[in-house]
Amino acid sequence: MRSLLSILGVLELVSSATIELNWDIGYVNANPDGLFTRRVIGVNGKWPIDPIIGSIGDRVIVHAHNSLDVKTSLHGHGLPFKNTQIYDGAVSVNHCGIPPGYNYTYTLDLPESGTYWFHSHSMGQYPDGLRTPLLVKDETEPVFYKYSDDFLLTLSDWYHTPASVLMETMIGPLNPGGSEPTPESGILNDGRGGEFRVTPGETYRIRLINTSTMAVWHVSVDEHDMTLIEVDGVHIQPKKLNSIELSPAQRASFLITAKDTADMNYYIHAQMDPDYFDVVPDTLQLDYTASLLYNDGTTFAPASKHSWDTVSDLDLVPLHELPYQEPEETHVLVSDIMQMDDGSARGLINGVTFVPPKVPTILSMLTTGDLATNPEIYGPQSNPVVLGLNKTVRVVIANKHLDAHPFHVHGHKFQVLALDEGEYDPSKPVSAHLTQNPSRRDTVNVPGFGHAVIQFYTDNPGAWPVHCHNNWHMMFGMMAVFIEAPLQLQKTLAFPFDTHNDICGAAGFMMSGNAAGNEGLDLTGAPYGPRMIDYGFHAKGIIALVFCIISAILGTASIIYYSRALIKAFDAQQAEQRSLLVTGDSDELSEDES
Ligand SMILES: *[C@@H]1O[C@H](CO)[C@@H](O)[C@H](O)[C@H]1NC(C)=O
Ligand SMILES: *[C@@H]1O[C@H](CO)[C@@H](O)[C@H](O)[C@H]1NC(C)=O
Ligand SMILES: *[C@@H]1O[C@H](CO)[C@@H](O)[C@H](O)[C@H]1NC(C)=O
Ligand SMILES: [Cu+2]
Repeated sequence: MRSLLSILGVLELVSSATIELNWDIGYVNANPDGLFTRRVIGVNGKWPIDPIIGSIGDRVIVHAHNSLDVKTSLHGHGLPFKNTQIYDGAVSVNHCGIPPGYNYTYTLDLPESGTYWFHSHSMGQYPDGLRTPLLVKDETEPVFYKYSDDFLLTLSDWYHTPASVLMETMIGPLNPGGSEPTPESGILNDGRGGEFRVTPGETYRIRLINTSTMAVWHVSVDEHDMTLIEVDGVHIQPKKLNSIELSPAQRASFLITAKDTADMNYYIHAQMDPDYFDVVPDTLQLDYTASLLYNDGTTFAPASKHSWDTVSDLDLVPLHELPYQEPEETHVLVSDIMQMDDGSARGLINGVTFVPPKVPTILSMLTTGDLATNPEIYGPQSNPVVLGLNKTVRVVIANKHLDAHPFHVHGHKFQVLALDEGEYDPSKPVSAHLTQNPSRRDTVNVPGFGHAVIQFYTDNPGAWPVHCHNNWHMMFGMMAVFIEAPLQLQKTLAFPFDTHNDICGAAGFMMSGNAAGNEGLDLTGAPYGPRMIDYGFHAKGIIALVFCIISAILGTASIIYYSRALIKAFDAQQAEQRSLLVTGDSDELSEDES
């Protein structure tokens, strides 16, 4: 056995294996909630899809064949993809997608232990079932934490209608406020699963993964303490809780210790939080149970009443310490949802809704030479944020909408330095308790009308999406892209890579040039719109200001000045737009945010 744990930052790889999987991705029928049989996306004729389980240091190779009638692509959520950027799989950013009938082989390196998942990153296919847990085990962890078994519980909301159909309604003319569809039910382990056999006195690890499209879950266990030990693949100082909220913590592991006697069995309760739905129909069941089975011949203890604990991300202390650094670059992402000039509701970052460029962003980075550091070449709808190499980068996410947004960054686990309701005050210093070893994760739930301040170190050149993980919000454009160290990427990533050659053309992408597939700064033909409704207010000036902020490397004083000016300008503009929008019967803007 290794003497030191990788979770403490000391990695001694004893062996590494290659796990090879053949995935034929196709439609199958399933009825996981027992209410309705529908078409879902499965693998090798089966759904749910078998979890992928590897050990730290392993490499997983997935030979995928697309038997669907639409394009697909797969993303290993939370993995760093260092030097394997193109396998991140985000379509239009670092991938073209696999066209119907085509094959593509993904390489997933597993350098860090923890709880991850592998899911489609194409056109909202994960709500239709194309997703599975990806667990990276470390043989020293059961010894360190003294657990005798490792259980898995996935939590998901479930829709009876395909995501593509729901999406059309959502951005349709009858939904200017962008209300999200409410799911028909919830499922545990992609069905009515979750029976865990326990032995008196033993300790167990239970891994939770929120594979929901939008639901926030609360998990509690009758008459057992829960000790949180991992969030998003980051091991933390153990924290005792009554319940775990799985919205900011998209993945979490907790320990429970079984009682000394086997007189009773106990329920694990998983509840969807109704506050996050725009509409809660009477038919929607919010409470579900899994079980701790001590003894087949006995009954269940009556359900006890639980309070819903919430822990701020700021109070989760990583076991592997990474000290705080002063930022060398600061960028501001203002997120919102608004009705656009074509009548559709869209998610916005800095006033722009994401629309895929004609050339996947990583290919533009690789084929435009020195121009790759100029954000303009990535197109007017891509929300590019160019980052330098080896820099501590701070990103302020300012949420101007009442909905909370779980923001996820590809390619990095980030430190969380502020997370609160209300406006960000750039003159306020980072809290003292965060200047030593701030919490880290890969997804942060930014509260409605609130803000988050995150930081990471740019040691992973590539094109990394930063987007809201509410699938509906991501699909309607709440996404930006970090263009990390483009010139370094050109030096280290060989191009062209054969793997994309066969698929890109067939998938409808060009393979070189700027976002329009042209050379230089000629963006004729690049995707453009839908745009914010121009009421004559100085929208263009604000966009120019945004670009000026993201392209410049700013000193602290100007960061404070500019971020404040930017946020204020957005506020004024959006207040104006709202007042103009809320006329006559269109009260949706306020209704959808209950
Ligand atoms: C594509 O994958 C399928 C299914 O795994 C396999 O049978 C077929 O030979 C592959 N085709 C090519 C061209 O590699
Ligand atoms: C960036 O950091 C890496 C790893 O620490 C180092 O090898 C490299 O020389 C650095 N490059 C620059 C330009 O600072
Ligand atoms: C997890 O929870 C959040 C709620 O904050 C939800 O919006 C998100 O889409 C969920 N699922 C995933 C896979 O992120
Ligand atoms: Cu969102």
